[in-house]
Amino acid sequence: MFKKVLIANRGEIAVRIIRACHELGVQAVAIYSDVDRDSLHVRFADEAYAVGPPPARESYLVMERVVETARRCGAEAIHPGYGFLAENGAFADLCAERGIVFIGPSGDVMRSMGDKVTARQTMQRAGVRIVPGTTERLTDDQAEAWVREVGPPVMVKASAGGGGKGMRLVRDPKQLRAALARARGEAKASFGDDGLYLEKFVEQPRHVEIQVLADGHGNTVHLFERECSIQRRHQKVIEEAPANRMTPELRAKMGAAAVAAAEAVGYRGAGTCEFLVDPKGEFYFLEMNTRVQVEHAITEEITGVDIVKAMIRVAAGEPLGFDQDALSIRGHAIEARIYAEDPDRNFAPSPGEILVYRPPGGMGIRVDAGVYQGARVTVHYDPMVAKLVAWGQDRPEAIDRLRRALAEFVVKGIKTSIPFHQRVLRHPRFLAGHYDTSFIEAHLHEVSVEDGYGEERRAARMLAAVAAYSRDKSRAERASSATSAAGENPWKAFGKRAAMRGWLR
Ligand code: MV4
Repeated sequence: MFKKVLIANRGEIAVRIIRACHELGVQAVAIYSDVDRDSLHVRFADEAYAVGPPPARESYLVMERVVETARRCGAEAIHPGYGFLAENGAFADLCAERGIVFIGPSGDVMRSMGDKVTARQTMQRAGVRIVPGTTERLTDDQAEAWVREVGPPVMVKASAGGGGKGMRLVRDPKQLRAALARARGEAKASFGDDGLYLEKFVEQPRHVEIQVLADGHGNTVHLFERECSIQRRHQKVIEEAPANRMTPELRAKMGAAAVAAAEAVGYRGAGTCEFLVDPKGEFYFLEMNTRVQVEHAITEEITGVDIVKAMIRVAAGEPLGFDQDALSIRGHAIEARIYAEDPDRNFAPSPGEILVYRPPGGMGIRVDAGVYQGARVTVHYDPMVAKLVAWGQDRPEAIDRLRRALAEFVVKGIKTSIPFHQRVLRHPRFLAGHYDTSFIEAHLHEVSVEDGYGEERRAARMLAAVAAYSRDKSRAERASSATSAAGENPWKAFGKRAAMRGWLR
């Protein structure tokens, strides 16, 4: 096992990885930008080094500085988390060049999945069903010919894209040329690569993904599925495991497809195969994410497998230590991503100081947060401040727990998506598990006034809320005057080491 691992990330995922390191007896090294000096991940780490100014391009994304920080502090490995450098093949290559273990697959594997046309060819050869469409980059004329042949509707997608970037739906063939031109321009500008391919449009799809784990000893397993159809503008909002309307047969088939996909590219580490599932239950490979994902925690909850520790172990050369037969699903888990966004203002970012922070707890509740009371949320990074995960014996119990925990969760000073989650969690379609990727746009674009409570109970609830609000407000005022009187962050009181910070700059 490694003695020391550098975490090339921030926020909740950096904290999550540090926890895994500590359980493994590994020292954890944080890096931080100038606005993250007092961040939670820095407080949790054994050492921390400044890597530059707030914009990620000038700090967390500076490959040379990140890898040199690891080398100089004696870390044998780097965990990239998600986002930032996590799916950057050049960074994995650079780590290998400098004798640092990149905790994830090789640069070559990342590139083979990162290019969607290459990935589709590879999956087709491996016998994994892809969304019907082309497996070559197309000229506009070829695209036109293909649409004439198979008919609309089609999706125009960027080969270098993913996650919805550079994607266009074409229902009317007359609009194909314009869609191609737009998609090409967008792809060129975003990825420096204007390669496009086409897929048949899958109507009313659900987004179901399979978690895989592979070691360097020829063992690849899947950890079942997650349903991530509750998304807003390609940003996931709520995820659950297992998925709705799943059968043991479909689960086994999708699991086998994901394992075949991973084996086809010689995958090592944790990865996720995304599939579209149509209303008939047919599934199609979309793409593979070659990183740990935000929503990994719900899979951990239903399988008992610590995915982040497994990633570190297999990167250190250890075998997985369990096979597919040892894995089973226990209960149900649901995750609500808490964003620093104002759901009443079209989800506008809501930066600021967290004046009151009182996370929920109790049975079946897990909060993976990157913030604390007194922390500042800036506009520089992803607005997700915490993940709230509820586990239950079954789906209704997980929903009840999540609702109960959302009601307990107090965050003041910034707006959060908590009220939005509460609306999703009482929507009949959500409760029935009858939803696809159009759910939010189709059912939650307007603020609902009906909350299912009678007039009296509504009045009582309002009075209680007003009283709680005024108590919290005075608490917030006291908290903020206390911290500003001290002139610093409350965490400073704990006086954790600051010794080696900042020696690179
Ligand atoms: C599709 C599709 C329908 N048909 N491809 C969006 C993100 C990217 N990973 C793929 N996406 C889609 N690809 C075909 N051929 C519908 C979507 C899609 C979607 C997928 C997953 C989750 C949410 C979504 C929301 C809108 C569209």
